[in-house]
Amino acid sequence: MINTSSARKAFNKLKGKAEKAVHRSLDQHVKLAVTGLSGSGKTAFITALVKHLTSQADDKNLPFFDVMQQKRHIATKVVPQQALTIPTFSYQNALGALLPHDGEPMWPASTERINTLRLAIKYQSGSGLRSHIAPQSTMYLDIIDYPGEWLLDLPMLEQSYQQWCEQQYALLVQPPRVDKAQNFLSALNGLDLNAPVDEHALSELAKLYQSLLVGLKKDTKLAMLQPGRMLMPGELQGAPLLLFFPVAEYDSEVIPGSNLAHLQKRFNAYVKEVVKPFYIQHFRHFDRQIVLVDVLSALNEGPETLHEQSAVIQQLLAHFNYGENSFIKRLFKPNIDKLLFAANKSDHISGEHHKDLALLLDSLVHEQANHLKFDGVKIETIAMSSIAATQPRQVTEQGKPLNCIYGKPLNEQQWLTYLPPQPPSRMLTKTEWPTQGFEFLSFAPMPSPDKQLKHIRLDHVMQYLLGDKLT
Ligand SMILES: Nc1nc2c(ncn2[C@@H]2O[C@H](COP(=O)(O)OP(=O)(O)OP(=O)(O)O)[C@@H](O)[C@H]2O)c(=O)[nH]1
Ligand SMILES: [Mg+2]
Repeated sequence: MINTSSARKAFNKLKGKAEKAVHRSLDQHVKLAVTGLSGSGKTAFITALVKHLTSQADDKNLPFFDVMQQKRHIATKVVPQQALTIPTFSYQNALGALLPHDGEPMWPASTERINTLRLAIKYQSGSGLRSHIAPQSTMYLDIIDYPGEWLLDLPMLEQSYQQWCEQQYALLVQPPRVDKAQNFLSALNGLDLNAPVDEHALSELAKLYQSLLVGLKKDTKLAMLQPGRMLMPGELQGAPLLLFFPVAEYDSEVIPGSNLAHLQKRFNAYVKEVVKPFYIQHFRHFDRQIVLVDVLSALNEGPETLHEQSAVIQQLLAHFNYGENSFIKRLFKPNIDKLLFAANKSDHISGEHHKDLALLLDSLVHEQANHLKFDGVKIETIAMSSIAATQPRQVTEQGKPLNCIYGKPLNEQQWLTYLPPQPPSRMLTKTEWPTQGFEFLSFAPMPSPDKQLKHIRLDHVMQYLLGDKLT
């Protein structure tokens, strides 16, 4: 006789197993590339993303993120990462700085080492095949954070020492670098490249070059500053591998054992042992990409910085894999099929000018974006703010309404209602540039008694980058 209850049990067990298997196969893995030069807001973006998904995940906070709007998001949590040799992104530290228990809120510190984080986003499947076979699904989202300076080295992958010198030395002898480079350039003049190696002289020159790079970063925010580890050495602090610098153009033979031979050796070792492994381990196999750009700070610095930022970003993009991410292709090689250019910190200007900011960024990346679009990559440009540090305020002056912003300027004590300048909506020529230049203020994060972060269009960003994966 058939025991119906044990048959039912067995059937249920089987059904459970089958559901689990379907679940597993429908789980999604997405690796998001958060790209941006130092200070563009990568760490703040990741912190805001995690905070909104783990504890502000609703349709009020994220109305343009479909999974929230349709109330299909179940819960998101940080789960153990896969890469066991990389430190974990210290979300609690970053959040603790922005939302302290007591004291003034502060921005998270600049990143000194690579770190990573994995989120598991559990959601109710919407319409379509997925909802029939697996009503609940999980998407695993992997993100890495790293010092923006390290990104600057990627173009070195394709250069020889000689080519690198040609490019970098040419930059050093022109404005805006030449004035600040005098100490280094005159010391370099005294170095005989063909003489037998003088370790002491090379390391003194490398120190001068390093302080030149640090000064240029601080005073001009220029973007093409290489090698990046001289600015943020991480675990390479003091390593001889870092003791190299560009020299004037040369086309002579490199004499073995000479100063020049030594510089060339160190450059090659740097590219092979530092840049390449970083690129291979962390900068491949992305699915989606956001490129954060601090357009307003670049405008503050002037046309050279803005031009250089645009050139560096376009050059960097050459090092990611793009292409349509079809299921079949994915089995072999994931590719970035959606890319978002984000003009970050748009809370530093009034809402009516966000469009200008997005258009300006669009004009800065247009050329490379065009190539990628041709290859089937979807691209958008947006003005956003991961963490809004100001509030909009309307002020009436002589009967005219003015769209101001209210906040506490960085490193100041007084709160301010301020009318920010309007950014240009395209790249200006040198003659079009305003004589006094631009001056956009930076702001400290807002105190938040309810421990909530505010954003501008972070929900649009999430929808664009992740929305279609959460259907
Ligand atoms: N108003 C505003 N300021 C921001 C925002 N994100 C970043 N900032 C400002 O930009 C600075 C740099 O932000 P980070 O997130 O540390 O930038 P990063 O890209 O991680 O920089 P590195 O770690 O040096 O590569 C912060 O200290 C803030 O002053 C934002 O969403 N709004
Ligand atoms: Mg950072």
